[in-house]
Amino acid sequence: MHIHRILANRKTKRSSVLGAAAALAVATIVPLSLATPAQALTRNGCTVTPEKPRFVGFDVPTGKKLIDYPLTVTCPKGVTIRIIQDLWEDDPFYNDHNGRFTHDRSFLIAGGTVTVHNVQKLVDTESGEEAVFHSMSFKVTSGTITSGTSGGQNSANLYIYD
Ligand SMILES: [Ca+2]
Ligand SMILES: [Ca+2]
Repeated sequence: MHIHRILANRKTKRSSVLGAAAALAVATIVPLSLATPAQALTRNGCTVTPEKPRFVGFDVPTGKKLIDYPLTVTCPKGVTIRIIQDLWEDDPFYNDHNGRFTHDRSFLIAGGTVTVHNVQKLVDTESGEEAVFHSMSFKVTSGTITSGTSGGQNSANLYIYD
């Protein structure tokens, strides 16, 4: 819906600016800093990116579309991370909340990057296309110390008809 796009534009203003910068840079050289996704959030040594949701197929036997809400997680060796993930549909005043999930990952053996996948059936919240996104916050534990919870971070919207 039109109003959804207005809101989405507001929400992704920063990435649009980066996009324009990237377009300008194509003719010359791509700055290294653009390699970091606009939605990445780094706190307490870990970086988590709520990636734009992706259509990954159809549920059997309901035929509903399946959407993956991926999180890319990078942490150093010796920590564990707890990520709280919320699934949303972008609405003008109150977004539809389509679920909350907790993901625990351990980097006690080795640091590195993992992708957390969360595939869910697309929820029909209205007539017209659905504007789905997810948000996340996380905390990091090292030994007996657990950090406070990071601020929230949204993914980009995926526009898709249910
Ligand atoms: Ca809705
Ligand atoms: Ca719909």
